[in-house]
Amino acid sequence: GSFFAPIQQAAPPSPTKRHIKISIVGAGNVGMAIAQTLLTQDLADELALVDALPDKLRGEMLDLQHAAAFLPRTKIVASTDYSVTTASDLCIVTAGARQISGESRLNLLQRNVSLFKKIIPPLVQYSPDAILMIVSNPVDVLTYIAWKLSGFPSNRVIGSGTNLDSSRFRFLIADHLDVNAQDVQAYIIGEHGDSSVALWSSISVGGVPILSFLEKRQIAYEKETLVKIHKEVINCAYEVIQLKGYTSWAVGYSVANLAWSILRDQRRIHPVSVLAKGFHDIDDGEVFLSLPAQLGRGGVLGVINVPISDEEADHLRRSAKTILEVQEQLGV
Ligand code: 6V0
Repeated sequence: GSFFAPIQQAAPPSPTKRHIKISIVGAGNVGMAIAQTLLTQDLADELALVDALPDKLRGEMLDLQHAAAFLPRTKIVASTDYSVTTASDLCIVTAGARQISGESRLNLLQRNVSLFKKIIPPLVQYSPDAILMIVSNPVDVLTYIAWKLSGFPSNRVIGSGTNLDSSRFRFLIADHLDVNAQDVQAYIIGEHGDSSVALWSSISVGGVPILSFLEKRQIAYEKETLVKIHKEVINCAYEVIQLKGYTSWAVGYSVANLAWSILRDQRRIHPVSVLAKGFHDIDDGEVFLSLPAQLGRGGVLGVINVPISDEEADHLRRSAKTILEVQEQLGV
């Protein structure tokens, strides 16, 4: 017998209520930080975890399930078998090989490409209508690989890209000016990591464009401060890794925020890795780079053609060229 006595005229479940399912491949530091943030958001009805290590995976699943009394209801499932991801709306990939000491970046990348060949086809098979969100590094190249392996239209393959770099940038500017980071608008675009591009002219605080404001007051040194802040954005990932071994909380929040914009059709603008061909005269080949993109239920709804300086455009094209060379070396 069931615990509840049935109610005679219970209304059938509404056929319009959509069951939202998110899958995460890679139950490591980053995957689990994303999972835990997602659970606090009341976004998904079901969360599926996949990893290659069955014990670690089951341990993580149970640990999350034990928090059910404090969270909005989400069914949590986990398996090394991809059938657990069936009918996902969003598949987030954080699985990655760890760098072996002395290993070249290209070799590491090659190992990650082999990994993606095992991960992407089954995800696509079980969730042919899903949106793919790639987090594993180097994220721009791996987003391209995932796009190629999936056969999906490019609007359904997104790399988390410089979304995290931009939130670090906003935090540091906010800290410097002693304001709330949510009131700081600032974008870092291009390649995630060392060669990202800060869009200086887009920085505004409470609607005030900062650079022109400073120029009018002839506060020149502040531009240097901002340039220093951008350098700090690049270095702070290394600093966190050096101090605690990996980064997790900020990337967890940043990816959960992307998931929200997509699945709740928020149409918000996020700097994420998208097929950049055709933008800012990037036309040598197919390459994914972060640009301010509007995200919604269909994935990437559009890319904003932000006015950028010649110098910034040059920088973007150089990143595109480097990434294309890597893709050629990989032979994909
Ligand atoms: P981690 O803790 O080593 O987790 C990786 C997980 O992947 C492990 O649990 C592995 O068992 C699992 N895994 C390995 N092979 C497979 C496979 N074939 N199938 C399924 N699972 C597999 O690494 P961590 O979580 O710290 O980082 C994951 C990735 O995220 C790395 O590539 C990082 O560089 C990248 N990051 C990306 C960021 C971004 O902003 N895009 C930010 C931080 C980290």
